[in-house]
Amino acid sequence: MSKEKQKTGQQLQEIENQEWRESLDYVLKEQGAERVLEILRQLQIRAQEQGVSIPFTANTPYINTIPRKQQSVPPGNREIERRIKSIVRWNAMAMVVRANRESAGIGGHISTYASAATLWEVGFNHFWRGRTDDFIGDMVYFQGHAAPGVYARAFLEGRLTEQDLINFRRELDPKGGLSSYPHPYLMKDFWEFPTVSMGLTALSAIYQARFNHYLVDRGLRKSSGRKVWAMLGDGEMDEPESLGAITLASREQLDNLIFVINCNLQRLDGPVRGNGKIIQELEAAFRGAGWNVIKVIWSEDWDPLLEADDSGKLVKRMDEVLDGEMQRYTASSGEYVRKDFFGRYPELLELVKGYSDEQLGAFKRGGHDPVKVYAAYKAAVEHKGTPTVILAQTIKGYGLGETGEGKNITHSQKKLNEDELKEFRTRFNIPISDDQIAAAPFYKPADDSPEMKYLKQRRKELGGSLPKRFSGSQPMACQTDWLVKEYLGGSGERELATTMAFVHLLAKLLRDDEVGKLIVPIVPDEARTFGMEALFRQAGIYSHVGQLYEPIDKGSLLFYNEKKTGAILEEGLSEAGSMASFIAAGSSYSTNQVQTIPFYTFYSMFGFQRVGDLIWQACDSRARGFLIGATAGRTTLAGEGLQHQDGHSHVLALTPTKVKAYDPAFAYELALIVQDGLNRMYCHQEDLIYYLTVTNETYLMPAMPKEKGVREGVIKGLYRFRKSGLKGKQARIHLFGSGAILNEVIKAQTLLEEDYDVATDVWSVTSYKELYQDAIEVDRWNLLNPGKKPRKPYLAQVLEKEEGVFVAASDYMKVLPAALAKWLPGPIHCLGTDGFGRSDSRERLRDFFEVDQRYIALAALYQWADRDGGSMKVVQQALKDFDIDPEKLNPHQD
Ligand SMILES: Cc1ncc(C[n+]2csc(CCOP(=O)(O)OP(=O)(O)O)c2C)c(N)n1
Ligand SMILES: [Mg+2]
Repeated sequence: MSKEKQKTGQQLQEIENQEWRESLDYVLKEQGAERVLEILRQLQIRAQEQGVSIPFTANTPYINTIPRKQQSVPPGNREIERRIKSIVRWNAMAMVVRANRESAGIGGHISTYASAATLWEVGFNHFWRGRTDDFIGDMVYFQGHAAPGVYARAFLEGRLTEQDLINFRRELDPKGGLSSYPHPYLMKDFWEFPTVSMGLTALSAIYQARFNHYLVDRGLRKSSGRKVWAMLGDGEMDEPESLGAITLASREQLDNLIFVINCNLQRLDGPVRGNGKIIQELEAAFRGAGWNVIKVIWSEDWDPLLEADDSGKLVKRMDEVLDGEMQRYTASSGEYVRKDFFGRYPELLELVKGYSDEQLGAFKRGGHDPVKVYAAYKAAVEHKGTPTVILAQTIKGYGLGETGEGKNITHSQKKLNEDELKEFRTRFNIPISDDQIAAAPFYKPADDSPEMKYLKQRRKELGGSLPKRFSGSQPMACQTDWLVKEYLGGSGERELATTMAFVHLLAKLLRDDEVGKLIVPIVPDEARTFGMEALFRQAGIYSHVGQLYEPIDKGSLLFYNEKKTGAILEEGLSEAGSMASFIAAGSSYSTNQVQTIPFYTFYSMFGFQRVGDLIWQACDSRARGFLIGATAGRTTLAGEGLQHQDGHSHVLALTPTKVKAYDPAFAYELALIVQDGLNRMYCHQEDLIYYLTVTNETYLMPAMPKEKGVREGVIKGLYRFRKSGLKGKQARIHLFGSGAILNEVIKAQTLLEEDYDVATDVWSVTSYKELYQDAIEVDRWNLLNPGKKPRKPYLAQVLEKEEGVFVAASDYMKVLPAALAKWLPGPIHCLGTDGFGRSDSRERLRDFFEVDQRYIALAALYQWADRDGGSMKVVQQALKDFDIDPEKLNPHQD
């Protein structure tokens, strides 16, 4: 085809395109959007019938979702708001710069808040409502490393002093300081939600919004219209947890939830999607998941161009430009933008011919335009039926000019020199003179200035300052003896597992008139494994829409009973989601003023190991509740093998200090521990989490021994369960046992006494962690109080009069008892289950891991021979008696 002909072909196509567009405009004008959609549907069907395959796209064009014509107009004074924003920007920047001058390497981030400032200020001035007597307030999750922006605003609002800002990231300063990131644990009256572990915010916010519905559906709170806002980063969305629960949010119709994703197109190292478009990628994911997606890509500057874009080339160019290129335009001149962006098509050059290079270079992104942002927020809060995500395009390091704007290094930039400070000051018009500028002083206008009056008035009208964390809900009664009484007498002839005892106790709590309604059982698709299905009927499985189908097992007693007032959060296969629910329920005493009591029951292997960071976050959130690690114990969970058998969660549970960790053996221990947890967390209002491992091995549950101190010992971690049965002899051997392994220890006692005639005492260790924490605290006190009468750890007090040797056996790693060696009156040998699990029977597993009665007795005889006058000959004989092969596989290595 000749060039000439090709050209006419193209021209004809152009004319055709133009005609179709004009027809659409006409229909839209005359008959409205519905009619346009109908015609498009008809055309789609027609094309498909004729064999034109239509590629799937979940995307809309790369333009703002809300066209100018449909934008709501922001109320208020735009100019004053701009000035306030500039001052907050300045102070946020100055606090990082000054902190790093004071102490190089102290860290902090300037460029993240710089990109988010408009997104946040529109929220602060118009949308985010504080808590008042009449309204519970909105919940706002602030992007963690943009915290300086929140501090800088709190400074203007008079909530923080200049000294506080000076001490940003220097919390240990005698004058106090501000924590690097949002940590309720460290600033308990200020931050509500910890957010800086990337990925957990989106997840937590979704489950929080769902929990807010749950409280209303269960009649624990009145519907209030409160919203949950999650302010997120675009890089952060790469964390699997960020997108992992978005279908739950739409399924649950969480129109109380709004995500605002600050798409500055960059993360720490460089572009989020240099070769693609993060906004389009996220749009497709969220639209696919059923969310309402609002894109805020371009500022008002672009509106006239878009409206004059008759050729459609501008939208085409916007669609094809890569994020990597957009980032480059940030740092380029207007001349370059004209050439590279608009120059791609002659129609575009024509379109912008009336604009100077300077004007083109200054065209803003949507996320920096308060009018566009306001319109998006307004539409989001008014939207019904699904959650909303706002995808706002911004520039990372906005306002940092040559030094940082859009540069790949900008995330880590913490210092500005004098010239850079001057430039920043001038750009944002901060009244600081040249001779003061070097010190980067904070700036606060006078109290009677229009800015301060406006800012305070806005917050007053919106219900006061935010973020603000509240504490103090109605404490529960401490009198809980009714709960434990029946477990103290043992199970008689009936064999029970600790899991069964726990479920029994939970059912009892749920039935109670006082606390029953506050109990929140949480389970990730394992209720049947734990024998919890009886609770389905009793408490119901929570479902916002009730049960719309007749369950297949309706006729059975334990049918799958979904209902709107159901108490159980059956989270399906999501341990991370379940933990997010745990946090929402566990911190509800503060966030909702309703003290709910979560019992999250899970496969113990998939607890601390799988969702350790969320447990850490739960502590940071000051959440309270019970974590129940079921099917626990490396050798007690038979058959399941390597990736199911947990022999180390108690080691991991050592890490968060606010977690109390127990490995109870018997029903009365379990009941007393739960009682203690209820008292301390819900009556005395202590911010603790109780972790209990329970197992599925059934055995007779004994009655609680009558001796003094047993109750206390159960809670403090150790008590004598059974004294030696040998008349007139004092025990030379002391066996420590925990969880299901305590039974092996008891059998070993019989072996040692009957076959070897060595007096042996059995001790139940319910918590190595409790004993350890108490001991190190006492050690510390003694160290800091030389010359005073030394204190004794509980462990040493209880064992004060004991002599001989010690052997500890548990279903967990040996390091747990080994950590106590220093405070014991005699040597200890530790048996435990270091290594990878195997699928086999309990008996074989306990032989393999060397924690059965034979190994316990052998270790005791060895210790006794080695350190306390026993004989090695006896040990050699025992090895034979017990049929133990010294060459057997080493479970720690094989
Ligand atoms: C789980 C986790 N990994 C790493 C980090 C360190 N980190 C903090 S911010 C950040 C980059 C975030 O990029 P983005 O979400 O796009 O935020 P922006 O600063 O661009 O707004 C990284 C890697 C973290 N806080 N959490
Ligand atoms: Mg980013």
